[in-house]
Amino acid sequence: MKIFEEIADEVVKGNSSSVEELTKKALSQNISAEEILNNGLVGGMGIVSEKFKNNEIFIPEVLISAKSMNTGLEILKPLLAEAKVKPLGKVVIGTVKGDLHDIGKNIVAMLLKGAGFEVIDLGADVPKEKFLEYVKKERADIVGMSALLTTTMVSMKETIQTLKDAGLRDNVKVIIGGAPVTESYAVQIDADGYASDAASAVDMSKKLLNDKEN
Ligand code: B1M
Repeated sequence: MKIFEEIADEVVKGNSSSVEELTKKALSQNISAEEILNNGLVGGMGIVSEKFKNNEIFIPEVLISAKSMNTGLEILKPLLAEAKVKPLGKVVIGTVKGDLHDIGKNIVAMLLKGAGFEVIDLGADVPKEKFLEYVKKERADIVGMSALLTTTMVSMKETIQTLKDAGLRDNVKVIIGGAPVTESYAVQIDADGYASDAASAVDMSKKLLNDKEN
Protein backbone atom coordinates (compact mmCIF):
# COMPACT_ATOMS: atom_id res chain seq x y z
CA MET A 1 0.00 0.00 0.00
CA LYS A 2 1.32 3.40 -0.96
CA ILE A 3 0.77 4.96 2.47
CA PHE A 4 3.01 2.33 4.12
CA GLU A 5 5.80 3.15 1.68
CA GLU A 6 5.32 6.84 2.40
CA ILE A 7 5.50 6.31 6.18
CA ALA A 8 8.57 4.06 5.85
CA ASP A 9 10.20 6.62 3.57
CA GLU A 10 9.64 9.45 6.06
CA VAL A 11 11.02 7.28 8.91
CA VAL A 12 14.15 6.69 6.84
CA LYS A 13 14.40 10.46 6.26
CA GLY A 14 13.77 11.04 9.98
CA ASN A 15 10.94 13.46 9.28
CA SER A 16 8.88 13.36 12.50
CA SER A 17 6.16 15.79 11.44
CA SER A 18 5.47 13.88 8.20
CA VAL A 19 5.49 10.54 10.08
CA GLU A 20 2.94 11.99 12.51
CA GLU A 21 0.76 13.37 9.70
CA LEU A 22 0.87 10.15 7.64
CA THR A 23 0.20 7.92 10.68
CA LYS A 24 -2.92 9.96 11.44
CA LYS A 25 -3.90 9.88 7.77
CA ALA A 26 -3.58 6.08 7.66
CA LEU A 27 -5.75 5.76 10.78
CA SER A 28 -8.37 8.01 9.20
CA GLN A 29 -8.45 5.54 6.28
CA ASN A 30 -9.41 2.80 8.77
CA ILE A 31 -6.08 1.01 8.44
CA SER A 32 -5.33 -0.91 11.65
CA ALA A 33 -2.69 0.34 14.07
CA GLU A 34 -0.94 -3.03 13.80
CA GLU A 35 -0.60 -2.75 10.01
CA ILE A 36 0.65 0.83 10.25
CA LEU A 37 3.19 -0.27 12.86
CA ASN A 38 4.46 -3.33 11.02
CA ASN A 39 4.36 -2.15 7.43
CA GLY A 40 5.05 1.55 7.90
CA LEU A 41 7.05 2.36 11.02
CA VAL A 42 8.86 -0.94 11.57
CA GLY A 43 9.30 -1.28 7.81
CA GLY A 44 11.08 2.07 7.79
CA MET A 45 13.30 1.17 10.74
CA GLY A 46 14.15 -2.11 8.99
CA ILE A 47 15.54 -0.12 6.08
CA VAL A 48 17.42 2.16 8.52
CA SER A 49 18.84 -0.90 10.26
CA GLU A 50 20.13 -2.34 6.97
CA LYS A 51 21.63 0.97 5.88
CA PHE A 52 23.37 1.30 9.27
CA LYS A 53 24.72 -2.23 8.97
CA ASN A 54 26.10 -1.43 5.50
CA ASN A 55 27.69 1.83 6.67
CA GLU A 56 25.45 3.83 4.34
CA ILE A 57 24.24 5.93 7.27
CA PHE A 58 25.66 6.64 10.71
CA ILE A 59 24.58 7.09 14.35
CA PRO A 60 23.05 10.60 14.05
CA GLU A 61 20.77 9.48 11.19
CA VAL A 62 19.73 6.35 13.14
CA LEU A 63 18.83 8.46 16.16
CA ILE A 64 16.79 10.91 14.05
CA SER A 65 14.93 8.05 12.31
CA ALA A 66 14.25 6.34 15.64
CA LYS A 67 12.86 9.59 17.01
CA SER A 68 10.50 9.93 14.05
CA MET A 69 9.42 6.29 14.44
CA ASN A 70 8.65 7.00 18.10
CA THR A 71 6.43 9.94 17.07
CA GLY A 72 4.28 7.53 15.08
CA LEU A 73 4.45 4.87 17.79
CA GLU A 74 3.13 7.30 20.41
CA ILE A 75 0.00 7.86 18.28
CA LEU A 76 -0.52 4.11 17.83
CA LYS A 77 0.29 3.01 21.40
CA PRO A 78 -3.20 3.38 22.93
CA LEU A 79 -4.77 1.62 19.93
CA LEU A 80 -2.22 -1.19 20.01
CA ALA A 81 -2.85 -1.70 23.74
CA GLU A 82 -6.59 -1.85 23.02
CA ALA A 83 -6.11 -4.37 20.22
CA LYS A 84 -3.72 -6.36 22.45
CA VAL A 85 -1.11 -6.62 19.75
CA LYS A 86 1.46 -9.06 21.05
CA PRO A 87 5.04 -7.80 20.88
CA LEU A 88 7.66 -10.12 19.41
CA GLY A 89 9.16 -10.65 22.87
CA LYS A 90 10.23 -8.73 25.96
CA VAL A 91 13.79 -7.46 26.37
CA VAL A 92 15.22 -5.98 29.57
CA ILE A 93 18.29 -3.97 28.62
CA GLY A 94 20.87 -1.83 30.40
CA THR A 95 24.48 -0.74 30.62
CA VAL A 96 26.17 -2.65 33.43
CA LYS A 97 27.20 -1.37 36.85
CA GLY A 98 29.94 1.24 36.95
CA ASP A 99 29.50 2.09 33.29
CA LEU A 100 27.85 5.31 32.15
CA HIS A 101 28.22 4.81 28.39
CA ASP A 102 24.69 4.56 27.04
CA ILE A 103 24.74 5.81 23.45
CA GLY A 104 25.25 2.37 21.89
CA LYS A 105 22.80 0.71 24.29
CA ASN A 106 20.18 3.35 23.40
CA ILE A 107 20.59 2.60 19.70
CA VAL A 108 20.26 -1.13 20.33
CA ALA A 109 17.09 -0.45 22.39
CA MET A 110 15.64 1.74 19.66
CA LEU A 111 16.25 -0.78 16.89
CA LEU A 112 14.80 -3.56 19.04
CA LYS A 113 11.67 -1.43 19.56
CA GLY A 114 11.63 -0.70 15.87
CA ALA A 115 11.75 -4.43 15.15
CA GLY A 116 8.66 -5.04 17.31
CA PHE A 117 10.16 -6.04 20.68
CA GLU A 118 8.86 -4.61 23.93
CA VAL A 119 11.92 -3.03 25.53
CA ILE A 120 12.37 -2.21 29.19
CA ASP A 121 15.38 0.07 29.34
CA LEU A 122 16.96 0.16 32.79
CA GLY A 123 19.41 2.89 31.77
CA ALA A 124 23.11 2.93 32.63
CA ASP A 125 25.09 1.84 35.72
CA VAL A 126 22.66 -1.01 36.34
CA PRO A 127 23.56 -3.34 39.24
CA LYS A 128 23.10 -7.10 38.85
CA GLU A 129 20.32 -7.09 41.44
CA LYS A 130 18.30 -4.68 39.29
CA PHE A 131 18.69 -6.88 36.18
CA LEU A 132 17.49 -9.81 38.28
CA GLU A 133 14.56 -7.83 39.70
CA TYR A 134 13.32 -6.82 36.24
CA VAL A 135 13.88 -10.21 34.63
CA LYS A 136 11.65 -11.62 37.37
CA LYS A 137 9.09 -8.81 37.46
CA GLU A 138 8.70 -8.49 33.71
CA ARG A 139 9.09 -12.19 32.88
CA ALA A 140 11.61 -11.09 30.24
CA ASP A 141 12.47 -13.31 27.30
CA ILE A 142 15.86 -11.69 26.83
CA VAL A 143 18.23 -9.68 28.99
CA GLY A 144 20.64 -7.41 27.12
CA MET A 145 23.78 -6.00 28.70
CA SER A 146 26.10 -3.37 27.31
CA ALA A 147 29.61 -2.47 28.53
CA LEU A 148 32.11 0.00 27.08
CA LEU A 149 34.84 -0.32 29.69
CA THR A 150 37.09 -3.34 30.07
CA THR A 151 36.78 -2.82 33.82
CA THR A 152 32.98 -3.17 33.81
CA MET A 153 32.72 -6.23 31.56
CA VAL A 154 33.02 -8.42 34.66
CA SER A 155 29.58 -7.16 35.77
CA MET A 156 28.12 -9.10 32.85
CA LYS A 157 29.56 -12.30 34.25
CA GLU A 158 28.35 -11.42 37.74
CA THR A 159 24.83 -10.70 36.47
CA ILE A 160 24.69 -14.08 34.74
CA GLN A 161 25.86 -15.72 37.98
CA THR A 162 23.12 -13.83 39.87
CA LEU A 163 20.52 -15.18 37.43
CA LYS A 164 21.93 -18.68 37.95
CA ASP A 165 21.86 -18.33 41.75
CA ALA A 166 18.22 -17.22 41.56
CA GLY A 167 17.37 -20.26 39.42
CA LEU A 168 16.32 -18.04 36.52
CA ARG A 169 19.14 -18.58 34.05
CA ASP A 170 17.17 -21.13 32.01
CA ASN A 171 14.15 -18.82 31.74
CA VAL A 172 15.91 -16.02 29.91
CA LYS A 173 18.32 -15.60 27.02
CA VAL A 174 21.31 -13.33 27.58
CA ILE A 175 22.81 -11.12 24.87
CA ILE A 176 25.84 -8.90 25.41
CA GLY A 177 27.64 -6.22 23.44
CA GLY A 178 29.73 -3.05 23.54
CA ALA A 179 33.06 -2.04 22.06
CA PRO A 180 35.43 -4.16 24.24
CA VAL A 181 33.10 -7.20 24.31
CA THR A 182 33.82 -10.17 22.05
CA GLU A 183 32.14 -13.35 20.96
CA SER A 184 34.68 -15.42 22.89
CA TYR A 185 33.94 -13.42 26.05
CA ALA A 186 30.25 -14.25 25.57
CA VAL A 187 31.12 -17.94 25.40
CA GLN A 188 33.45 -17.62 28.39
CA ILE A 189 30.78 -16.10 30.66
CA ASP A 190 27.98 -18.34 29.39
CA ALA A 191 25.94 -15.66 27.59
CA ASP A 192 23.68 -16.94 24.80
CA GLY A 193 24.64 -14.36 22.22
CA TYR A 194 26.95 -11.51 21.28
CA ALA A 195 26.39 -8.74 18.75
CA SER A 196 28.96 -6.28 17.45
CA ASP A 197 26.43 -3.64 16.42
CA ALA A 198 22.81 -2.67 16.93
CA ALA A 199 21.44 -4.23 13.74
CA SER A 200 23.15 -7.54 14.55
CA ALA A 201 21.71 -7.28 18.07
CA VAL A 202 18.23 -7.29 16.53
CA ASP A 203 19.06 -10.32 14.36
CA MET A 204 20.58 -12.14 17.34
CA SER A 205 17.59 -11.32 19.59
CA LYS A 206 15.19 -12.74 16.99
CA LYS A 207 17.32 -15.87 16.78
CA LEU A 208 17.47 -16.26 20.58
CA LEU A 209 13.72 -15.82 20.85
CA ASN A 210 13.24 -18.47 18.22
CA ASP A 211 15.61 -20.83 20.07
CA LYS A 212 13.71 -20.12 23.32
CA GLU A 213 10.36 -20.95 21.79
CA ASN A 214 11.53 -24.18 20.15
CO1 B1M B 1 34.28 6.91 27.52
N1 B1M B 1 35.63 5.56 27.13
N2 B1M B 1 34.94 7.03 29.35
N3 B1M B 1 32.98 8.33 27.69
N4 B1M B 1 34.07 6.87 25.65
C1 B1M B 1 35.59 4.95 25.80
C2 B1M B 1 34.69 3.72 25.80
C3 B1M B 1 37.12 4.61 25.57
C4 B1M B 1 37.34 3.44 24.58
C5 B1M B 1 37.87 5.88 25.11
C6 B1M B 1 39.37 5.65 24.96
O1 B1M B 1 40.09 5.63 25.90
N5 B1M B 1 39.81 5.47 23.75
C7 B1M B 1 37.60 4.29 27.04
C8 B1M B 1 37.45 2.85 27.48
C9 B1M B 1 38.75 2.08 27.51
C10 B1M B 1 38.46 0.68 27.90
O2 B1M B 1 38.17 0.39 29.04
N6 B1M B 1 38.52 -0.21 26.94
C11 B1M B 1 36.73 5.25 27.83
C12 B1M B 1 37.02 5.71 29.14
C13 B1M B 1 38.35 5.26 29.71
C14 B1M B 1 36.14 6.53 29.87
C15 B1M B 1 36.33 7.10 31.28
C16 B1M B 1 36.95 6.14 32.29
C17 B1M B 1 37.17 8.37 31.10
C18 B1M B 1 37.58 9.01 32.41
O3 B1M B 1 36.75 9.54 33.11
N7 B1M B 1 38.85 8.91 32.68
C19 B1M B 1 34.89 7.51 31.68
C20 B1M B 1 34.16 6.36 32.36
C21 B1M B 1 32.81 6.80 32.87
C22 B1M B 1 32.01 5.60 33.31
O4 B1M B 1 31.38 4.98 32.49
N8 B1M B 1 32.04 5.27 34.58
C23 B1M B 1 34.31 7.78 30.34
C24 B1M B 1 33.26 8.67 30.12
C25 B1M B 1 32.70 8.95 28.90
C26 B1M B 1 31.64 10.02 28.67
C27 B1M B 1 30.66 10.16 29.83
C28 B1M B 1 32.35 11.34 28.48
C29 B1M B 1 31.02 9.60 27.30
C30 B1M B 1 29.79 8.70 27.42
C31 B1M B 1 28.49 9.45 27.21
C32 B1M B 1 27.34 8.50 27.11
O5 B1M B 1 27.41 7.38 26.69
N9 B1M B 1 26.22 9.03 27.54
C33 B1M B 1 32.15 8.76 26.71
C34 B1M B 1 32.26 8.43 25.35
C35 B1M B 1 31.27 9.10 24.42
C36 B1M B 1 33.23 7.53 24.85
C37 B1M B 1 33.58 7.17 23.40
C38 B1M B 1 34.32 8.37 22.83
C39 B1M B 1 32.42 6.84 22.48
C40 B1M B 1 31.50 5.74 22.95
C41 B1M B 1 30.27 5.71 22.09
O6 B1M B 1 29.22 6.23 22.47
N10 B1M B 1 30.41 5.16 20.88
C42 B1M B 1 34.49 5.91 23.57
C43 B1M B 1 35.57 5.77 22.53
C44 B1M B 1 35.16 4.87 21.41
O7 B1M B 1 34.40 3.95 21.55
N11 B1M B 1 35.71 5.14 20.26
C45 B1M B 1 34.86 5.95 25.01
C46 B1M B 1 29.32 5.14 19.88
C47 B1M B 1 28.39 3.96 20.14
C48 B1M B 1 27.27 3.95 19.13
O8 B1M B 1 29.12 2.78 19.98
O9 B1M B 1 28.83 2.15 22.41
O10 B1M B 1 30.35 0.80 20.87
P1 B1M B 1 29.14 1.61 21.05
O11 B1M B 1 27.85 0.74 20.67
C49 B1M B 1 27.77 -0.02 19.48
C50 B1M B 1 28.29 -1.45 19.63
O12 B1M B 1 29.30 -1.60 20.59
C51 B1M B 1 27.07 -2.26 19.90
O13 B1M B 1 26.05 -1.57 19.18
C52 B1M B 1 26.29 -0.17 19.25
C53 B1M B 1 25.77 0.45 17.98
O14 B1M B 1 26.29 -0.15 16.84
N12 B1M B 1 26.58 -2.43 21.26
C54 B1M B 1 25.82 -3.53 21.57
C55 B1M B 1 26.63 -1.64 22.34
N13 B1M B 1 25.97 -2.16 23.35
C56 B1M B 1 25.44 -3.32 22.91
C57 B1M B 1 24.62 -4.26 23.55
C58 B1M B 1 24.23 -5.38 22.82
C59 B1M B 1 24.64 -5.58 21.52
C60 B1M B 1 25.42 -4.64 20.87
O15 B1M B 1 23.44 -6.32 23.35
C61 B1M B 1 22.73 -6.04 24.53
